[in-house]
Amino acid sequence: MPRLVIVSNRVWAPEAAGKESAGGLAVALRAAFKAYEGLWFGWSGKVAAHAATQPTTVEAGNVQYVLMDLTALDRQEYYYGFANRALWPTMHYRVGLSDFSRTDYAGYLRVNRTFANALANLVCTSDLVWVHDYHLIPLAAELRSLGLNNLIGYFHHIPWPAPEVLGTLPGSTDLLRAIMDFNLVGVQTERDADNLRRALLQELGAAQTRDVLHAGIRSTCVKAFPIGVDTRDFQELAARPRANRIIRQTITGLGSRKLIIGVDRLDYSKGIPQRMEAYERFLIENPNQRGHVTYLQIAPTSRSEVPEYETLSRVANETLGRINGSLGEPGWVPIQYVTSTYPRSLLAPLYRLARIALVTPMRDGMNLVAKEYVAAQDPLDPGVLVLSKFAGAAQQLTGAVIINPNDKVEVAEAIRDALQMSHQERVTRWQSMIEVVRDRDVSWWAAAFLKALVAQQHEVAMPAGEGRD
Ligand code: ADQ
Repeated sequence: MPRLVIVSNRVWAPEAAGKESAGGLAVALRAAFKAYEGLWFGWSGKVAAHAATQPTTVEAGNVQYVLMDLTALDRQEYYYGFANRALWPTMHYRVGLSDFSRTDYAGYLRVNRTFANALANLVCTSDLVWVHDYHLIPLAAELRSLGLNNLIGYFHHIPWPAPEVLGTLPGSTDLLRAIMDFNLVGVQTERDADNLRRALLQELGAAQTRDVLHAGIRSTCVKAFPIGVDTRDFQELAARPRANRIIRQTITGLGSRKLIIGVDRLDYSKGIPQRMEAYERFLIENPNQRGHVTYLQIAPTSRSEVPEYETLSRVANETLGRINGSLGEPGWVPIQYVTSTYPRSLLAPLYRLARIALVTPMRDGMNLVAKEYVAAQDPLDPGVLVLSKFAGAAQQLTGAVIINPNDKVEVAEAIRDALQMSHQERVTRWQSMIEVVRDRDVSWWAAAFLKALVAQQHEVAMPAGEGRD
């Protein structure tokens, strides 16, 4: 069995896990280590005065956590700058928000090179290397230039946009060239795979044989591997007998009111202010429902140093204040809004208690909250998932009420219909969704990707000793 080397922007070493709730990605990557021994390499999350060339290492169980610090300049240019102010908006079709700067792009390339230099010393010839997400697209190219011939896979967690959209970003052709240095590229949906393959064909003049793209001496396989959640864990956490009572006490004045829930990082891709406005519209159109529902929006702050996120936070607070001020009544607040991070043991019963989950991103690679919500439902009395057609999850969860988040009237009507939905219809819809969520859970995802990566040994093996051209 080869060793597994995972590389991601952030590493969730065990010592940090107690301090911050492990999000979906941390859980997913830990699932990969269930079957492999290995090493997890990436940014510690810390900023140091000087550029680190040597990482620090923490051993725990069968995994070695290898952590690099960044300088303040690295974090600004690589992380906040190119990754989150240029790549993230472009990949989410928000070209107008994308702010490209050559300095940031140079910082992005520099940090990838620094990571590759540190990592190359730690990788053995037979290791499988699995790189995660848009922060690290150039990493395989950097590793190849240092002479590494290992199988290197990449999983892209966010949407891969249409070639016309990606093409608006300066440097995007270089990123496509860098993609060719991975043996396997995994994306969330067939739509993403199709977009990436078209870009490689059009921009690099690649040739295609089934899923494999060839450009010069390099070949890469592009395939969809929809990420899943730890379904069994969510089911068990949600069904704990005391959980429901604790949650009812947690939410102010919930009583017999029906709970509508939204759980998202505070990110403009998640459509939080638009969702609040759709809920406002629902309350205006259905005055008899006022006082009978409570919408709880959990939205932990993220990337607050990026100006667009500051603006979003302000807009969300203004929208919230306006709606609660104009529609609230003594003893009833239409929207409860919290920005804390919650442990999964609390999130799971919250999902179960909610009659409706509003998962209405403007664009999302997959959206794990949609799957967590399905996993947490009571099979005898499940709630209704209202899901954006622009979330990758909509490709699989066809039993959801699928909406276009740009249409507030449609979302308002979906909320009304979900509240009125018959027990029979709720059960039928949920049964179709839980089947997918159970069969395609996070362990399936990790195993499927790694199996396909190993299979590339035979498909697209690079000639021994061949570096990057
Ligand atoms: P995210 O954009 O972070 O992920 P999502 O898939 O919904 O979005 O995952 C968020 C995770 O954070 C979920 O596991 C959720 O439970 C957790 N979370 C959210 N709010 C929380 C809170 N207040 N407290 C505790 N936990 C909270 C990116 C892509 C997605 C893709 C994932 C995984 O943008 O499209 O689905 O990676 O590939």
